[in-house]
Amino acid sequence: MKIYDWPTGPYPARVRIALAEKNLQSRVEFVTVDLWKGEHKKPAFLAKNYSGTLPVLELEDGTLLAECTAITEYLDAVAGPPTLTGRTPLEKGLIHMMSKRAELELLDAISVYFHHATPGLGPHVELYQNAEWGLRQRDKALRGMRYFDGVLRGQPFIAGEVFSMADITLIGGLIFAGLVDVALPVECEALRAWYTEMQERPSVKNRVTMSEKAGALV
Ligand code: GTS
Repeated sequence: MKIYDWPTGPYPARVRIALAEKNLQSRVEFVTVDLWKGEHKKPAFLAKNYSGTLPVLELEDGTLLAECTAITEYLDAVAGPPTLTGRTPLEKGLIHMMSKRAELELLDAISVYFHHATPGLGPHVELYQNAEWGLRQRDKALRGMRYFDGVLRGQPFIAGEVFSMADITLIGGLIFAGLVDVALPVECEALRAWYTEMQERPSVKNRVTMSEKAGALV
């Protein structure tokens, strides 16, 4: 399998964490696509992912899978435990709901803030920016942090009692928030404690160096 990604990227982190949780790192070759040079918007990459985003998983037969959720679903199904996307119908439903919520209310909102209200990836990539929209999305992400803080006051993980794809999505959101200096509100003590614990997980801690160990094509 090949993963097209950017080693420090927050969305790529989601797939890197899933790979490590499933112990699949050694089966993957990483190919770096340079976001800062806008390689992800050039025809060669757009042919792999119409949306022009990372990461993308390419299977041995050439099949291409984009979107972190879809890639995580695939990885979860091809390897044994731990299960990241739910074992029972109810677990699956809750995990999907909370993972989507972590995207909508935090990760994607922070991404919009980055691309619209900061220089983003630079003028050759950011062809249209709307700072007001970006700032609104930053505020949405801050509200999302407060929401997830409330969730974690009542349970150990985002979708309940076990670590799942929903936690990985929220970790991606907080990685992105850290990169663009959007701080967790001080009162979000449960979210802060959970994130401190998550950062100690080997899958999260070693995600950036994973490609060096697995062998990267640059
Ligand atoms: N919905 C997509 C997914 O879940 O895979 C979003 C992917 C995404 O936005 N990826 C970022 C990207 O390609 C990668 S990173 O910023 O996290 O490194 N951004 C570039 C751009 O121009 O939007």
